[in-house]
Amino acid sequence: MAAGPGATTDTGPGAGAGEEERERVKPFTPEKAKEIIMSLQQPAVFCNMVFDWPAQHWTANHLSEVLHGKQIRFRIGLKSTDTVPQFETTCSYVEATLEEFLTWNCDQPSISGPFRDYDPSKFWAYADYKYFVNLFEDKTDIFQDVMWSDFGFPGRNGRESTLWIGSVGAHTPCHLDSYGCNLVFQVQGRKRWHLFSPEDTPFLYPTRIPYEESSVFSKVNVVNPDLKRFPQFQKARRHMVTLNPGQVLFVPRHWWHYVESIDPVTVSINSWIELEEDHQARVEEAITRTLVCALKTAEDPHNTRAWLNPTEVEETSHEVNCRYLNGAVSAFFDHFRTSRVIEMQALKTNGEYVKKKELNVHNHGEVGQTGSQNITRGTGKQEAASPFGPDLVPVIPSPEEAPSERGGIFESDGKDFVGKDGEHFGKLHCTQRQQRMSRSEHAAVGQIASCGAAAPSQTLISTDDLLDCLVNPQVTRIVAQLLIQGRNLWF
Ligand SMILES: O=C(O)CCC(=O)C(=O)O
Repeated sequence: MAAGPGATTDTGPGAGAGEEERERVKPFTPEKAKEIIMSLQQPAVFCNMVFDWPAQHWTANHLSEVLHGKQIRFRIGLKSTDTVPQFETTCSYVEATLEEFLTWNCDQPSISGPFRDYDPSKFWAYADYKYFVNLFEDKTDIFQDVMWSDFGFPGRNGRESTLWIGSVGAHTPCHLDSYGCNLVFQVQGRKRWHLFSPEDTPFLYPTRIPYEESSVFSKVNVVNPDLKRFPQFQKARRHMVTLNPGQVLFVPRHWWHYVESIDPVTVSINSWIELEEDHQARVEEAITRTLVCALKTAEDPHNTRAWLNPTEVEETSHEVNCRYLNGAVSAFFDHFRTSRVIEMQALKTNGEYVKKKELNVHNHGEVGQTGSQNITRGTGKQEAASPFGPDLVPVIPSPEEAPSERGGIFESDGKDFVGKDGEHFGKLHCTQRQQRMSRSEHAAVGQIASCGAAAPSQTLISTDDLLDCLVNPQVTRIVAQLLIQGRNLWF
């Protein structure tokens, strides 16, 4: 076999691949792919990296055989497009098998079965965000069909992955993930991704209602925006890419995304990769949970469903939330005490952030790109520089977007947002969804949290400590400005 970068020396599940596939060479070694993932700060599409993954054969038809008779929850939404995002709280839900989904989704749908109330010409269905571990339970061998080790993450497979199966029009409203970065393998059909940089956060009108751990939603329906209500959205720069089967999209940390299925059946698999920054994000998430639950249950103790995303089982008590917060803070200190990456300290100065970005920009300027024939970007003909050759295609801003003045909601002088140590408080409302806390992480934090509860003297953060920070004059000033800014929209 021709040895070269990333040559596949298959001994694992890919060993069943044909002669031709065994001869094919991957464009990046796992080490190189990981290096790219850990340094790249813009979305990009990896090509020719998964041709030997058994999971490339996971069509919805194939999966319906594997998951024979398994009841799966489908989210149902309307195909018509309103200016209001279709949040999960406003969708309907149906329990059905994949077989029933495929029968409903075919050319001559039956009028019986669990989908009978939903005309497929008007509605879409989405088995979204399904953890393999829940879906395949006793069929754990299947985890090996997904081989994130090719991207430099040894041992990572289906166990750390989620599956998404949808009909045309199925979509996920625009949000950012608080944790990690994301690798998304498109298996069947095509999905169109609308991406926005973290810098555009103020233009996306972030909201934590509906509340879900690790997701910050945008109030804007980015495919049909209400510009009267959300005028700043015009300043956001859309990066659009159509992901084809066999490609893997890299979504960097905190990039906003709206994702829509544009083929009759789509299947994709993703894995959120943990990052150093998640330690602080976990503390931020715990603060958010405490605040949202406290205020929403005070407002109306009986009306949880309206504000709580269906992915959250129930609202958590103040006691539990404080335990989460203490668990996250302890884990943060434990990690940074024991790790050597002290320079990754949580409260990075804005200066450091800019430096990292500049470095990245220089990288991109170095080499011209040839692009991969199979990438369909939003509007066609743009070619951007990529240091990585034809098999890594950067997702660049869509040219139809008006050039934006780069200013935030508060464009005056920005002084109000700089804390005493040079921290940029403007980032306070900018830094939240991605990888939801994995089950094992939940367990770890929960464990630390429950230790704290057993020994109150070890509790790091009391309710008063939290309140002191939340009602710090610098914070309340920002809150006041945000509230006033929000009201202005209506005058
Ligand atoms: O594919 C989708 O609909 C959404 C995927 C997503 O939000 C993610 O992978 O973070």
